[in-house]
Amino acid sequence: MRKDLHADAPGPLVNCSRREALHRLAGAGGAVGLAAMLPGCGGSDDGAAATESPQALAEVQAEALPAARTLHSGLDHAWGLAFLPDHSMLVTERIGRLRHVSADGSRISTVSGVPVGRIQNAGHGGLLDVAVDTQGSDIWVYLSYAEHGTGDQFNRAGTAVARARLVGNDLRDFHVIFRAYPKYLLSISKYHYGSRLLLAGSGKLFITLGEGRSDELRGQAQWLSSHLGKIVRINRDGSVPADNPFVGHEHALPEIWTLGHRNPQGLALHPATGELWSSEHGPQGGDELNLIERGHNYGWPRISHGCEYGTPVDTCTVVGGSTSAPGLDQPVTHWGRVRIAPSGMTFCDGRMFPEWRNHLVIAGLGGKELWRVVIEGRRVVSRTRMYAGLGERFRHVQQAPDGALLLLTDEANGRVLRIAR
Ligand SMILES: [Ca+2]
Repeated sequence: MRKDLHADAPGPLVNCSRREALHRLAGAGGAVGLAAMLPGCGGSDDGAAATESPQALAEVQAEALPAARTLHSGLDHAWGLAFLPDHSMLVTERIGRLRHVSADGSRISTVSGVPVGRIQNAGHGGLLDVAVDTQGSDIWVYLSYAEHGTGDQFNRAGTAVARARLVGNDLRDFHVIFRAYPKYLLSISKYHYGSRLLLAGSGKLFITLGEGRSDELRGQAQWLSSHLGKIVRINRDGSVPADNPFVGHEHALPEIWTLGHRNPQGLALHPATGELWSSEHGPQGGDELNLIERGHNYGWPRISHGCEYGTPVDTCTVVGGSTSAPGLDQPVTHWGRVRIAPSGMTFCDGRMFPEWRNHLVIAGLGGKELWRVVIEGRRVVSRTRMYAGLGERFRHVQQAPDGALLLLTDEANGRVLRIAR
């Protein structure tokens, strides 16, 4: 029962002969390391975005990949990961546990002080992302989670973000710094809490927020009076930066940075340009990678590159009826009718993998693969599938302090994998 609810983009996978052919090609090599880039397939408007070179994206690549080894196993649907100053890590489990894993993975303990009773653990809900901010001798931990309402809101839930000081293995001074408005009825939806956290060097905290997924809710992605379907930007203490784009606008929530998102779960800063990039789940197909710019509207649900659940992906009309409209940003790349269900992501800075310097890697849930995306300016010039042979849903990927990549699998017996050479 619960298994179905884990799918961030439920619905049948695209039946695409080219995709199958490339899978067979990868399988014929017998190695995880064979990778193939898959352009969109099956529909008339499912190829690369206009800014891309279809020729470059159509290349099939094969390469020997660094080994992916288990650093720690036995995690229950791990969702977020952040490093502490000693290079050990905090890992969230959706059931409401915050785990402390040693740098070599040999030791694990549970951090106390997480308000498990306030966490709505069903559907996509639960304890979600974690970020760490060191201020002098203080270590501040930021947590996002789906929060139960109280009082007359008891039958609702919504994304909340709290912070606390980490002292030993305890959280102290825990307090909520952001609550997405409105909380929505659990009878309508338990999905699309978004929830990726990114603490920028400026001290500003970015939070991705989903739009609730149901037909009744998703239109709010276009409302400035709702946090649903937004990326928001706040200060460390939860206050609103004066230079946010909608500060002072009548009826606008001042935390909003960008709007028109469906369910963004990946967020990363480009190490060279400082640009903010985000991955976003489409419905059936239409998974997106967006360059996030202050005040921009990314279109959902007025435009999209994906289909309604239950409609034929090869012949459907896209959600919103069109893939573009004036004033609405196009994704820098999208995956057409192929479902990858992108979640966490990170840029490689090249310290361990020089050949991947400034490449973006994205964890794929539905596709059970890691994608490596090469970006030049505002263009994506190649996308490569990696590690599909492991057959596990990948929730998140982060670069470790030594440059290795750490990968979280979204499984009942989930793992932290370390990709290193
Ligand atoms: Ca979009």
